[in-house]
Amino acid sequence: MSVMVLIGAQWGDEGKGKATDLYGDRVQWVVRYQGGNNAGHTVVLPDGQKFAIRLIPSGILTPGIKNVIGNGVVVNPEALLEELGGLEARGVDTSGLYISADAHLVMPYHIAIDKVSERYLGKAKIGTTGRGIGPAYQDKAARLGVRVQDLLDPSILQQKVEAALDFKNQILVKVYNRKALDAGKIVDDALAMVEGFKHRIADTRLLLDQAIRRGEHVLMEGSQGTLLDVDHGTYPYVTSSNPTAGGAAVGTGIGPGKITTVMGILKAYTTRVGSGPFPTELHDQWGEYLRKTGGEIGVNTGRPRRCGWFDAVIARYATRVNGITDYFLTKLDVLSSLEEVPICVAYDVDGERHDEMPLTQTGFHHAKPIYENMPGWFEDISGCRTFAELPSAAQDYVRRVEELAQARVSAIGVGPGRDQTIVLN
Ligand code: 2SA
Ligand code: GDP
Ligand code: MG
Repeated sequence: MSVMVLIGAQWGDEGKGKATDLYGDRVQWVVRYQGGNNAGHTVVLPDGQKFAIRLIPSGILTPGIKNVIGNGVVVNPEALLEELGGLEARGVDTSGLYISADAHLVMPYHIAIDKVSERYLGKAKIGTTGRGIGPAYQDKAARLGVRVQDLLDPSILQQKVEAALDFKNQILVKVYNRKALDAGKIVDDALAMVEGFKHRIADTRLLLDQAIRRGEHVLMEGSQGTLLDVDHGTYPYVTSSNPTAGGAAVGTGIGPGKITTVMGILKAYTTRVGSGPFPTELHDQWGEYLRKTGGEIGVNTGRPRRCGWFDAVIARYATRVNGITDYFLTKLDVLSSLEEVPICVAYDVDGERHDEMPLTQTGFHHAKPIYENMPGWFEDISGCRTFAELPSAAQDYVRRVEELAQARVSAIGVGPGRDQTIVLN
């Protein structure tokens, strides 16, 4: 039995979808534990077919695997049905997907509030995906949430939607000058939609526990990343859930003691989408170079991602707060053809050197990267399949990342395809 948690070590989009897909043939279960359809995970199959997975675990693309949407996820029923329909239309077998009865729902009023509140914040906006994720988690914490199981009882659903909507309608009308939403229509639509996935609703904690007892292997797939975690990230410029490894136990009901491996997915450079501080961000031609060469565009929103050099302070932090045992270093191929590759090894915060994350948010806003320049390489490495085949400068870059991040690199991505991976022994 093994339980691997796979998490993003930066601000998301590190290549978690590809990594989950790669480990897919070693596990029987893939589980999502937080976030919702704000996530966008790209998987490129060996035959070149490209999939953008949002709410459903990336394991759905490996035949025979069982997939779970855990209790920590927020589920938009419309997005769920659309994604299922899209996968089925492309011949994907979705029969092995289970949804926790305790997962919370993203309702139309969450999406409306996400959008208007971002507009209201103006320059101070978070830069959310507009998928209603924050307001859904807000209702969960306020004990006004509607859960998947409520879809099985129309009168409970009606009561809960009315309770949740009452105050929101006042805000929508009085503060944001919008139309009030109709509880009756929201309930009717939700009841019609659940017919399409009722059979998937399950006690997923029990299913997973039984599977682990049978000796089966489980992969818990994080979305977003460590620096977007509501507790450990660059608050308030974060998502409203816990993508870090601890969130995996809470968001699935699998006890933390059962976790055997924490695999961090780490991009060979850094990206971020949305607002918030980003010390190594590049505003020059090199930022544009990384964006173009790395294809750094948001999977859901199509927003260009902000790009910068590798930040070892963040990586070290991610190692620590997640208890990372191994790293999968992705997109090393994107760094080919550079004379030198800078690595941020520490920050200068108002004239003082910081080797670890500054104590305060203001400190992080003031952080200026202290770089070390690594020699670059010009060879195309996308065909390399062993570490020894990499040019020595690329090998040195990986070894330096490993040293600074304080965890072993056990896999390297050299292209988007499932097979474009170097596995280290
Ligand atoms: P939200 O919508 O409330 O979760 O937004 C809060 C912040 O979290 C960021 N966030 C993300 N960052 C990177 N990738 C994400 N998924 C998509 C992708 C993003 C897209 O894979 O490309 O399509 O734009 C993701 N989801 C949330 C978000 O940018 C805010 O900074
Ligand atoms: P996720 O949210 O962490 O799953 O990542 P995304 O799918 O949002 O973004 C990662 C992008 O990088 C996708 O377009 C992947 O196909 C691509 N990708 C993943 N690994 C590699 C790699 O090693 N090299 C290259 N060039 N692209 C990669
Ligand atoms: Mg993504």
